[in-house]
Amino acid sequence: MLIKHKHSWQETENSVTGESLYLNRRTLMVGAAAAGAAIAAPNVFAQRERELAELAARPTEYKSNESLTPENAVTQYNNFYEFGVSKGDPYQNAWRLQPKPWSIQVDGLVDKPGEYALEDLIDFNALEDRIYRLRCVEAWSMVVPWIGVSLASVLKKIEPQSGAKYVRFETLADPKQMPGLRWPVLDWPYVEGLRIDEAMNDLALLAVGLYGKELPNQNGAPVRLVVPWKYGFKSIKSIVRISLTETEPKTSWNLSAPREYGFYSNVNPEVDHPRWSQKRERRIGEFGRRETQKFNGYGEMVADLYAGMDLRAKF
Ligand SMILES: Nc1nc2c(c(=O)[nH]1)N[C@H]1C(S)=C(S)[C@@H](COP(=O)(O)O)O[C@H]1N2
Ligand SMILES: [Mo]
Repeated sequence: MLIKHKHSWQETENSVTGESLYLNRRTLMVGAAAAGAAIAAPNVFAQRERELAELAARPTEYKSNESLTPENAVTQYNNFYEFGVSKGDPYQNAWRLQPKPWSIQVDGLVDKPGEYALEDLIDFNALEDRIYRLRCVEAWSMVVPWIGVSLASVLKKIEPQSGAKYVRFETLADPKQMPGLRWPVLDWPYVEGLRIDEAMNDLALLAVGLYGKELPNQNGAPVRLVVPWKYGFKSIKSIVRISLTETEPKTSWNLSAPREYGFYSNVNPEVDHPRWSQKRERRIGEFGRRETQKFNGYGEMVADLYAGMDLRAKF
């Protein structure tokens, strides 16, 4: 796991804001998983807590000099419509979700299709810690310490064919586990997609944990996407299917309100939502507002993906 470039938002010192928060909370921020430790998926987080002191001393690749959003806000203020549309609903209702065991159907233009156990798709011995800003289209944002693997590492495993141009993701849609499915607020299952070069960008993360712990159900257990340069709704939760396609996949929010939500949905203060401005955001836990940054501040790593594209037309 090598890092080729250092960016302004990646800091290697242990002095970054948030370090003490981590230690206070007995959670960690580490580079890779404990080197050489042969840990199965269910034990990896307990293992991490035990090795707190050692792990906390290691530099991580994706840090932020911004304060972390308090853990209780990250786990209690959520959008996960399968459990209800209010921000507190997922925390209340997501105990019904059964994330273990979990399998993911892989199909479409891949050389290695099939039904994969989660542990066969995600290498739990190679987890990375990354602190990402997540900017919701509703003009609030958070800074979250995620644990996961790059989406690219999983795509390599399933071997996309040369004709594959897009990746499509699908969330579980089980009414027995997800009470929100009884309301037709979206056309279930929740679906999302990325262009393949976006999906291969190292920033795109498949997260299995946050704040040093396994992913809570309300945050998309056992595995969810985090695409920090795009509005939060692209970061699809509780993924049960990954398909490689030749054509641009339909996405839930675009289907529901095509004038308001495009396929790309890159964070862009210059392109307002038809019903509100995207120029500023409220960082959860803070007073006042801050300026929204283009690509949520990750332009250095992703702007090239959109060279020559009219981001007003391709919103
Ligand atoms: N399946 C599914 N994934 C989803 C959503 C959802 O309703 N269903 N909400 C999205 C939205 S709008 C946001 S802002 C993020 C919120 O992630 P968080 O609750 O972990 O902060 O999840 C995204 N992923
Ligand atoms: Mo969102």
